[in-house]
Amino acid sequence: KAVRDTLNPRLKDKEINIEELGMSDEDICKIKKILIIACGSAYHAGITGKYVLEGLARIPVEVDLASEFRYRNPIYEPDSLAIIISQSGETADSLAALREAKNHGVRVLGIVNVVGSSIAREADNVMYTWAGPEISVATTKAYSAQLAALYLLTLKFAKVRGVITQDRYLSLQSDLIQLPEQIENLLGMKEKIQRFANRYLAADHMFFIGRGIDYAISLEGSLKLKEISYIHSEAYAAGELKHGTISLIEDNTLVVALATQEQLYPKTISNIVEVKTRGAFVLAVTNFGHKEIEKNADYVIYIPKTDNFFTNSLAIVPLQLFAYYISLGRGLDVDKPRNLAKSVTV
Ligand code: F1P
Repeated sequence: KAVRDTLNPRLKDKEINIEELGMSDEDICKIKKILIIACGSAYHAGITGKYVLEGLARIPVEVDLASEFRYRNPIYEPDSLAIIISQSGETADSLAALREAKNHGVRVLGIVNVVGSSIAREADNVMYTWAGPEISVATTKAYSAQLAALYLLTLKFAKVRGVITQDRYLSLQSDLIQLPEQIENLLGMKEKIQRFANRYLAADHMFFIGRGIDYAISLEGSLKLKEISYIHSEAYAAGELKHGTISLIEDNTLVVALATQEQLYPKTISNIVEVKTRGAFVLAVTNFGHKEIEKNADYVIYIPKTDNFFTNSLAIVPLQLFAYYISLGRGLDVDKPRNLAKSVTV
């Protein structure tokens, strides 16, 4: 529902309308660089945003943690656009980063869930995610809505800047429209995921690996698990494994391998083989119909077909469910993890 409510009002008559952007086509064409700044899950949405905005709209993007950005004295270039992503709109570091960017004359767009929050008030323009109130501390639906907002923005920018063909634009749009229903269908696999999660309630640590967009989703899958189950986990860009993490793989260590990008399959498969040789149990999250993944992984979860740029919206669902059922199985309070606050205002 969060994704549908974020997409639908802006998708009318085959056009993407983001009036609240407050930018003319000329303004959009002038953007030389985008700075995405956020914390936690919102930061992970921003990393996906970088892949999508650079890949489709061909605008250079830097993604920063707000807590780093505000102190690192960045070089501001003219015609930059800063995008601050925040569910609560009250996160202190994100708000400070917003002020910092504005003080240097950078236009700021907020992607915010809470209407009238500080970030929404202080940004030059606000694109709301319509995810409704977040009751649970760990962000889930707002994260999915943030991805949807970033996809809309990307398609709008790509179209206005004339960097994609009309056919490609229409095909991306039609994939976008299908996402809410596909997400709903994925929720139907919850029993299967619960059964799988129950095998790992006593795990000490786990790993999430992926390349490109799959790396971005690995980061969020790993964070959700840590936040609500207190099992240590790490997300690794699959190609980086051999530079460190591989030494931590032992017999039966669970490695969740994200493999949704067809052009990267051979590489990801070779990483799956590497960790399996060291005893790992591999759960793959992939698209339908790829026998090679099936042959090499120990357990496979399939996501429905969508454009390569949108797979994170689908792949996150089994990962969130997995973290949820691990937390539940360990008898924890899923909605109120220890030591975590809904909005970090200091
Ligand atoms: C950022 C965030 C959340 C996380 C937790 C603490 O909040 O890191 O992603 O789930 O609630 O804060 P926000 O700026 O998106 O409100």
